[in-house]
Amino acid sequence: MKTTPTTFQSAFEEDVYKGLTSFPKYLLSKYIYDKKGDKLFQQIMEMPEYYLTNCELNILEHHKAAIAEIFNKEGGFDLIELGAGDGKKTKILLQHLVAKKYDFNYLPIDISQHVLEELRDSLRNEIPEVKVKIQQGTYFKTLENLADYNNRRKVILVLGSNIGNLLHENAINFLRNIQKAMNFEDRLFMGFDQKKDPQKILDAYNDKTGITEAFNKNLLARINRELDANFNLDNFKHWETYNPETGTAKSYLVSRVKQKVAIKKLELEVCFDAWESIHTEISQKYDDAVVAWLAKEAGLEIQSSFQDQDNWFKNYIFRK
Ligand code: AVI
Repeated sequence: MKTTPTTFQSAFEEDVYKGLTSFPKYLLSKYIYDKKGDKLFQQIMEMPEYYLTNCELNILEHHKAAIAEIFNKEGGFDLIELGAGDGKKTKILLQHLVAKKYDFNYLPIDISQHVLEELRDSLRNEIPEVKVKIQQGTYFKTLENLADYNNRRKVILVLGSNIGNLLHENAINFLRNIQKAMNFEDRLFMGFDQKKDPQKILDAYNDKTGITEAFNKNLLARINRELDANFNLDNFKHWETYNPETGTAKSYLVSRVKQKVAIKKLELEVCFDAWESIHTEISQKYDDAVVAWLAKEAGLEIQSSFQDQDNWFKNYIFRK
């Protein structure tokens, strides 16, 4: 049995230990995203039930001219994207900015050099006019470094509704860290999935094909792979809830049976009662009042917003 946290070899080990020895049990959703988890998330974004991607694509397609006009400023601007991924959505904006001959640089930030290089290469082929400067590193460190990079306006882009995977307190810290790197001229453009018919939300996080189930269970699979554990994935049920009062969707893995799981690398045996749960992820849904409150707490204000025709998803522009 581990006794002190100093014996852990990584944050992953320590967080898994903490989560599975707590009551109720939990695991942090950020650990879903290893190579396998990234692939599964790509598949989720292609699912018809996962409306978020298409909604945001529609917003960008329909409102790109108005959005670009707000971004643009005399002297040009730097478009800095946090977590650019394959850039599918961003390319809609980039195409338009290039067509309008706006003066801008595109600076995608990502932890993965590989992802950035693929994005740069695809842009060279598809929109060679874009001046791309890839920035490998963690979001805030890299943003900090860019804070005094030049005197141009910074437009910070955060697509998807990634902020929804954070509790409000952490979401405020996330926004505050961005705010600290902003000047008064700078702007933040960010996606927030909206409150809607609860069934629509449940379906998006509980698809019939089982992709989201595999995504959620990748936490256990990863513990098996990296920490030499013996979770039997079939012994757990993927379970999704949505509370329309708080706007919080929550994912769980529920133990179908009374069981013991050994995690060798942690020298830990985890006991589960039948139907005991592990909380794995939150996906917060928002309305204008909550977004305005988060922004205010972080020292930001909403300048404008763009939504799809059903008002399922919204992109907000914030200023300091
Ligand atoms: C990355 N993030 C915004 C996704 C979401 O909608 O919360 C992760 C996800 N979880 C299950 N499906 C997708």
